[in-house]
Amino acid sequence: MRRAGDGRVSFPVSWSLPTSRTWSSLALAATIAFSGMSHAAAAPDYRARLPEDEVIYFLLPDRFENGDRSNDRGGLSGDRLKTGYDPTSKGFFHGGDLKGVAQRLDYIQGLGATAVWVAPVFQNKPVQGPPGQESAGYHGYWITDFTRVDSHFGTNADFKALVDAVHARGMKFYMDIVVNHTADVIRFTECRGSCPYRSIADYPYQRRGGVSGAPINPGFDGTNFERLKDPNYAYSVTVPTDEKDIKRPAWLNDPIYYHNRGDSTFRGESSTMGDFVGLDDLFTEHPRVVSGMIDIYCGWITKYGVDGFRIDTAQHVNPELWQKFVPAMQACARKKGIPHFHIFGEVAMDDVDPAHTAVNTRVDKLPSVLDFGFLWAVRDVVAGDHGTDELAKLFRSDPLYEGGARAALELPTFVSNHDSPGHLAGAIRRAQPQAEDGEVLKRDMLAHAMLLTLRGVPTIYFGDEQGFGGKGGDQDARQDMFASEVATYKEDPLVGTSATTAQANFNPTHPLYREIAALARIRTSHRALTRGRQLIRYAQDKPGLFAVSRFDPATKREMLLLFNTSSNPVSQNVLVETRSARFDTLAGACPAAAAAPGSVAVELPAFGYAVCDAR
Ligand SMILES: [Ca+2]
Ligand SMILES: [Ca+2]
Ligand SMILES: [Ca+2]
Repeated sequence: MRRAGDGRVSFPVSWSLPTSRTWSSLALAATIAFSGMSHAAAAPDYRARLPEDEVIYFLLPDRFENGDRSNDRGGLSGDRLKTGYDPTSKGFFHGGDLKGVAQRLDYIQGLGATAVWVAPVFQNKPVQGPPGQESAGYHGYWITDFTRVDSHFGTNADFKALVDAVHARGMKFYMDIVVNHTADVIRFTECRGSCPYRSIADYPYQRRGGVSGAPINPGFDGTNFERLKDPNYAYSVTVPTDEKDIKRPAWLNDPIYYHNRGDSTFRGESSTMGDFVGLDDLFTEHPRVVSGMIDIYCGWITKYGVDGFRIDTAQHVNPELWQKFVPAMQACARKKGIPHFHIFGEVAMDDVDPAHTAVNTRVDKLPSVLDFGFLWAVRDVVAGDHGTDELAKLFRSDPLYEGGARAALELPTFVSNHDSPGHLAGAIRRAQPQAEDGEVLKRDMLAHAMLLTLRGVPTIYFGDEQGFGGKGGDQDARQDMFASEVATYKEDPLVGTSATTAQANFNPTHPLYREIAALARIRTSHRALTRGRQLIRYAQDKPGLFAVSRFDPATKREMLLLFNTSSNPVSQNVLVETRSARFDTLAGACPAAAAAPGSVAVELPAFGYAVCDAR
């Protein structure tokens, strides 16, 4: 779920590595992957890998594969407003589940992914929203029971089976967790639907309903929570009778553990204390909430041995919570024998502003954050007409992160997601309405080449590899991989294929799937690309060449990365290390040798790229 950086709100209704000399055997491995054979026998020691060694595949289980028809309605009966199930509507459950994900692991691993990030699996409130505007918790961000898998997705046993199957392949499993809020259960009697934010200054804790109200919570100063007994300082708090006991663990049913100040405007104090469009915002300063959340999520690590957490709405929680929560999760993981547990927060932005995301690593002490700056910079240069220096500027800011440029290696990077940015192909189509399908495909591949070779942890959003586009907006970015019944999904032309979402799209011969698979294997077989320092060689203030070198941390060998964002060919000399005399082509077409010590003559076609291994 995300907040827009400028206040605009979009609501989501939201490996050790072989050297390059073993490339031919990796190509063989890729061939085996495409044939759909099981990989369990070849599982490497996934626990030894660092976060930056992974290629992540992010999916929403409801929209991926339906492995069990019997759970489509979540064990509920009645119409869609009761069960949440309506496969014809983009805002309701479609039937996908955890067994479905387990059935498609060959497909995911064949793409070159080494880790899977699955959207929240916890039990959600099936349907919420004012009359006429209801939608379902198919996305997983409206949790009522933090201890149990949503009945639409299967059982906790299905979850264990999936995590074990992922691990048996030498892959990692990342959970998507929410600490900021629960489902919308708490109501305020003074308002219906939209409830404006009521600030602490206007509605102090020690008065009921405003500064001139009756004294309550005597002596509460914002820290001594034993004195906070009455939640009715800003609004009169109510919970519908039939929902008084629906949250788990049971302590979550007490309204005293929520801010109860109305809807966030995503500005000032309300950014951390306001409700995310009605979702009950937890009082994350409260020690009971801190210990409760630590117990919940340490429980999932201990029971299932998952390898990391993506943290939803991380910037809408006070930094002090993360300063306690993060070390607790890391300690819990170490105790379970997971030395490199990855934690990355969602700090959503609508522009390239690395200072904004870096603060959450500096102040909140989040080990990592999703790299929204990368998303927008790549889109600006590949879909739009910005100069390639926008990418250079982004990477120049890497030392801002806690731990410096080294820490930037662990930022999950992405070019598409499940919120309003949506699929890259849709963004390219909207930015380049005149472009033919072939050009959209080239731009899309170029962006994925950047994603899979530059610093950060490449995170592929499911459907991108099948050319999914979409109209923009979160629900439009969550197309089914199995045969869809949503009319507006089916009318979207996919890139690089004549297929539509009317039939299942698990096609390993799609040109994007094949290119991503090839690039992912180049990445994971070269430490320069997973762990290597990055040096910008060339950028300019208009579309054209972007040239970057990365260096194997042990051998210091140079890997030259070349991208052409322009619709014209590029031909120019590029600075390299004087010792980099010859180049092996890993992707695209590389110069075979330096023209002179320290200089290579680069030739790239329109929207072309190359990965060149120096020796
Ligand atoms: Ca199902
Ligand atoms: Ca609420
Ligand atoms: Ca909050």
